[in-house]
Amino acid sequence: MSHITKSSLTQAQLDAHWMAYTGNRQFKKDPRIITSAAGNYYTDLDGRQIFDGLSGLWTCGLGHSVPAINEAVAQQVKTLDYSPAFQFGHEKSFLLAEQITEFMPEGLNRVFFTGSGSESVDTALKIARAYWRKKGMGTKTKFIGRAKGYHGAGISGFSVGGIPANRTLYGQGLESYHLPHTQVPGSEFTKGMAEQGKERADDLINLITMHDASNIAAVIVEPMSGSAGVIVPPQGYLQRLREICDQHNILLIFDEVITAFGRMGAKTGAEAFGVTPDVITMAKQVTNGVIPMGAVAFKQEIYDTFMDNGGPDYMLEIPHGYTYSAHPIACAAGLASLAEIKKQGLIERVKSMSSTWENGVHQLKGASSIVTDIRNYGFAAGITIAPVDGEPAKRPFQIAMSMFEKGYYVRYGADTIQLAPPFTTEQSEMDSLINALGETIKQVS
Ligand code: PXG
Ligand code: PLP
Repeated sequence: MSHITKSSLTQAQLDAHWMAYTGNRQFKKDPRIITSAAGNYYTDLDGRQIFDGLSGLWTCGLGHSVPAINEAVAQQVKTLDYSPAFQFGHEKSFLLAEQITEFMPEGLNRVFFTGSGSESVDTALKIARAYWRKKGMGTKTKFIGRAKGYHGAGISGFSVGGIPANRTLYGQGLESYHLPHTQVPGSEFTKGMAEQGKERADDLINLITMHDASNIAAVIVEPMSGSAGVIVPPQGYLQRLREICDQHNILLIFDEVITAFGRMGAKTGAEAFGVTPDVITMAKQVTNGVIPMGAVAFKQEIYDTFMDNGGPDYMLEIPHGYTYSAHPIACAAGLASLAEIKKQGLIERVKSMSSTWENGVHQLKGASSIVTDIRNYGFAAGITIAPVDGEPAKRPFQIAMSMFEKGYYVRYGADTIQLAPPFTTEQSEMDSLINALGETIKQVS
């Protein structure tokens, strides 16, 4: 099928790397090798330009090879390549923590650094349990996630996550229960937030009745589910979750690994949807994907609970952290990325162009009857494709491969095509992406 130049990699070299979330057998028969990236495009072995329709893995909103980030990383490698994360510090981590709090809702002003989104989720969940224990409520240990949620690949993340395929192989996880997702029948092809579906938050009351709030540490949801194919919260839904958590003394965690730093046309999903959680997890866009890094922002009272109950001041307040927490090179990349987002006015740009994006992606409804739903918010969209031969993942795979041949990288998960172009995308690039996708959907119909 491929016209793509074969790489010089041997079969043994291809086999040595067990690739992440990849169909290894198919890939190694017909490898799709990227050789470089700049701006909104990758280059492959043939020298073809490929538009980055998912900003990497929702990581590179600024596009690729951003001079200011490259320069900051290069300088940092030469100056301080690593410094121990435990008991010593370097100045950039404090500067970056303060920068991050500028993007967070008011009150979430204490930042813990991690190496990825999965580690951020682990951190948020561990600290939620420890927080209740410090307050004398050590029975509050269970977690509530949501169907279709994605919270990373760790044991804690798959436990609270709700994408069935990510769970079935792995046996028992943490004790977690799940709210229903919010893709309500009748709201297909809604632009932005649906009017129906808010009542699905009330299922939290049923879970609390079943398990008792005295046993529940936290509710964790993505304000907008990314991996499940861009599931936008219904109007009033997150507000209702917030109310119920407040009434029952349960922490509310927003997993903003995808939604923080501009994707929603706002600083965070919390800002976009007008609800402030107690904890926000983030990663990806914080360094524009250039160096792995994650972080968790906590409301001050959580931090203070540990400081005020920490014993003598030479003792650790919390035995938790990673070798790469606040890695100096990641901090340098983070400072440069956040400065560029502000300097280029990219959050405002996404906000002002999101209706153009919305109208564009919803035109795909007319491409074919196999398009059964389209959802969007900010610079993100999910397009559901009807299954063929009882294989929901087959057509999305065919569409993504055909798009790659045409010079567009798009991602697919289960029955859905995901789009999340860079914040720097021009309208002409949006148009050509959407046209190519419409044509491709017709071809596989
Ligand atoms: N939480 C959320 C909400 C995420 O989207 C993670 C946690 C885990 O982050 P790390 O850095 O550990 O991968 C994520 C990651 C997709 C896709 O297809 C999404 C993610 C990763 C890979 C693919 O949408 N999100
Ligand atoms: N496993 C071993 C044997 C280790 O020594 C460490 C860290 O020192 C880890 C795992 C955790 O690694 P990280 O801190 O990079 O998450």
